[in-house]
Amino acid sequence: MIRNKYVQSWIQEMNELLSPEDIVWVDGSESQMKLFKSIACGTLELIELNQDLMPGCYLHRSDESDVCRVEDRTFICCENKIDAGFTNNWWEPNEAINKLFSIAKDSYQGRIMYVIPFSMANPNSEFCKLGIEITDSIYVALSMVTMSRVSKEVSKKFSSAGENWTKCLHCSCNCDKDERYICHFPEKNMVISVNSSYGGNALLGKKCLALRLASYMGKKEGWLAEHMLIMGIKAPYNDEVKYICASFPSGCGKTDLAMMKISEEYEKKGYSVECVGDDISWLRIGPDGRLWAMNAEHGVFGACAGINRKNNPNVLETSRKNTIFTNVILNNDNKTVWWEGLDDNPPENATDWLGDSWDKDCGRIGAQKNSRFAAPITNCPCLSKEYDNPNGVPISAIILGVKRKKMTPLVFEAQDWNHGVFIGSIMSSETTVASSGKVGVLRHDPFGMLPFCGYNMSDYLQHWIDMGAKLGDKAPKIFGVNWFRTDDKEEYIWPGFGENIRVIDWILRRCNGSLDVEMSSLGLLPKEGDIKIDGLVIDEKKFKSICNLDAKMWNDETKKIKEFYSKFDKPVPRELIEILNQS
Ligand code: SAT
Ligand code: MN
Repeated sequence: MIRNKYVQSWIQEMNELLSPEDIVWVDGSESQMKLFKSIACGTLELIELNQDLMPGCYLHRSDESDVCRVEDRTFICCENKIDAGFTNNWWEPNEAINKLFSIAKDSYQGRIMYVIPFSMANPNSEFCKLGIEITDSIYVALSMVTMSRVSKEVSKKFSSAGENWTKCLHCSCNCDKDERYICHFPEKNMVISVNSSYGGNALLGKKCLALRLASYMGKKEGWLAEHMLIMGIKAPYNDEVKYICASFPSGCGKTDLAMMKISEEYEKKGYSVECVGDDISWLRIGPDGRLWAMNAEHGVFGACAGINRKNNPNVLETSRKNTIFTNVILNNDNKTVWWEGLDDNPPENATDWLGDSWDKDCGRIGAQKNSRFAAPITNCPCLSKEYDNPNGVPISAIILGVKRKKMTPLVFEAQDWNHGVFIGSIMSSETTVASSGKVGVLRHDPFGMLPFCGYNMSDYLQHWIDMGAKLGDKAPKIFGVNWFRTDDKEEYIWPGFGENIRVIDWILRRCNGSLDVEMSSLGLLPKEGDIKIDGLVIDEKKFKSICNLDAKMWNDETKKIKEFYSKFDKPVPRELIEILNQS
């Protein structure tokens, strides 16, 4: 129970609307979580995995229709349509609430209403934003405890919070995809999500609060909420760990990069990598005038597909205890989990994500393509000791990454902050399984925030420019990367994963001002030989091609950028138009 009259009155209002059988306040304590897990196993919402091999691990299977984010059913419900902007679906707030309440009405009948007071970011920091999620899904309640900060200490924070917290209502309903809505009310500091229990649609602290609403708050309060990982890198030529943020659209390997395992050779040379966050960064200008970042979350909601011991052992290790897997294959013999690409030993006696019996020759894939795991970030073997520092970590460089077969070079550097904002604004990346719709389609996705910016995209780009003006010469350098260029056989040219340290090494050296560059229309490119490829099996000619910008492709690209800019419903900041005209 929380001593806050605004909390009490909202809970009462929701109690009347939803008609639950009972109300349970969630404090995230070990005993409560143990009880929830045993209840969830009783109702088959969770399947207990092998507790010797994978202690505290469980499997969940979702509704067949409910496996990813649904951008076409996600709305920004602000008073004026223009404030949502052309990149968002807009819904008039009162109309939306009427519809959503009619769906939610009495939908908790015979069910428990879980009330989860949570904090995004360290509750004892300036970054902290409080929220309360109400849900009727025990799976969502358990996942929220993993992904955000839920504790008795956090609950206590509400007594002095007044109305300064986000209302988050989640209703499982009957998972009807035609009545599925994920709605954000920036002016009311509220989220309502109905008919989906998938991560990004239902763990409302994550994309809904920490990105869509927080981006709006950040614009008003002078900070940034970004779809970015945070990592620290120790290099032999730097005395201290340097921290960088990197944005990529969903499903492009942020978790892999944040936790990358570098080769022994690089370890011996004196490099090491540590993870601060893998998905959402909140960035503020610190008292020293530099940009400081904090991970808004406290868990990892990672994609399972493609994780294995060779490419991303730290990610795999993160999922070996106290983890809830969703939509992977169950090995019935030893009660462990499996997915395509994990290893060469698919289980013989297995059940697929839909609950049907499965074997490797049955002609179907067994793990849903966007199967996920939710694990405490404290599981990460390379977790930075600064991960929870209330000040955040100081950022030396910002990386803007895309997934593109052609055009975008492996790495390039912005000429200055505004040019970096330009590079962010023109990011164009192939769609992935993280959201519904066709996969592999190139679309503009500024700063990897297309589905997550909770306000007008022109205002967002202007806010980035304004932040740069405030940072002045303390602004971090901005870089672009693309690990995903392919050759004629559609095979990736760059090995990626742990070898990305070679590119980050170049970035850090550039931050130290120690290397020269080549000019190009898109930005500053590495000089030949400055990205080390010794010891890699890579065709030198192909490598050269991914390090360069093809003039004709860039020319075609500028036409697409102009077309994209012309779709903006408020003027694109003039600084960016000027850069485009010079490109
Ligand atoms: O939105 S999720 O958190 O489910 C994952 C993603 O799409 O980034
Ligand atoms: Mn994400």
